[in-house]
Amino acid sequence: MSFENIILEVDSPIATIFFNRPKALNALNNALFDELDLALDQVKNNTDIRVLILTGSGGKAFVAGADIAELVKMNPLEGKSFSRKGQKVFSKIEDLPIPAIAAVNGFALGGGLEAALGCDFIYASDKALFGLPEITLGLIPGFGGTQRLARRIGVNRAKELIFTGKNIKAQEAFEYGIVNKIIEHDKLMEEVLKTANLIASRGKVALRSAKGVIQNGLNTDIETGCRIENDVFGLNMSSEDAKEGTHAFLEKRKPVFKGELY
Ligand code: CO8
Repeated sequence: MSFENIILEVDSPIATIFFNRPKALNALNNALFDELDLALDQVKNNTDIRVLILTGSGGKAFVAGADIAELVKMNPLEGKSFSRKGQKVFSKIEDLPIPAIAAVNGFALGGGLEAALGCDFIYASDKALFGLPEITLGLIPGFGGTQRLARRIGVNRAKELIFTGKNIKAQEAFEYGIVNKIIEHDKLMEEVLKTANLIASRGKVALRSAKGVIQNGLNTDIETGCRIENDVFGLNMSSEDAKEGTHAFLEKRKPVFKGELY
């Protein structure tokens, strides 16, 4: 299926999804969420894909938020359902069995920051701008931002950003722990691809295990999290990749991971 509001490029082992409404700075509308939902299913079902990158078309924005022109026409129930749709789609990114990297190439405001927070980590262009400005519109974040930002950077800073609605530049977002790395604007995708390819070269089974354990463990207390780690550690050891990786080390050769899933 071809999409209108996003672009899905697959160059295995990497897939890239571009938010593609550049005239509206890639603002998120209902149609875009429907397409993104389908694209994520395609990514999930293609076992050749090992890393997903999300970025924005047009060079100016990652995503400038929910589409305010569409939002303004919604009644409260429609707004609630739109919020839930966005939450579910961003949770789907978080729940993918492969890592997802946000390549933030410009504005990541409101729903844009919430989309990036659904990814496992964020690399940003030095021109990127981050914020949850919903409060300036008389709204609150509704695509998981109140929850994910606090979990990612701590409740104090999350509250400050959400209550003030102020936008912060890439450097401050890096200091806050929102962004892992800041990259010169024109080199962003090159650097993101380097990291994506490095990740893709690792054992797929172990990647899936690690992501699942971190994600599921974070939603619980530390003891339960350790138990989840313990179970998955055992299961992961039954994979061909685990045998290959450990034997390759002892035989002083590079491992060849087949990536078969258990
Ligand atoms: N929605 C719709 N259109 C947008 C949006 C948006 N979020 N952002 C920009 N656009 C459009 C502009 O209207 C403009 O369109 P046109 O050319 O037709 O006038 C075009 O994109 C270019 O924008 P600007 O001319 O404003 O470009 P600037 O470079 O001057 O400014 C900014 C860029 C600073 C990003 C500015 O556009 C802006 O402030 N945008 C809005 C940012 C914002 O407030 N985002 C949060 C939105 S609310 C949200 O995300 C809620 C999420 C949870 C919802 C839960 C469901 C109910």
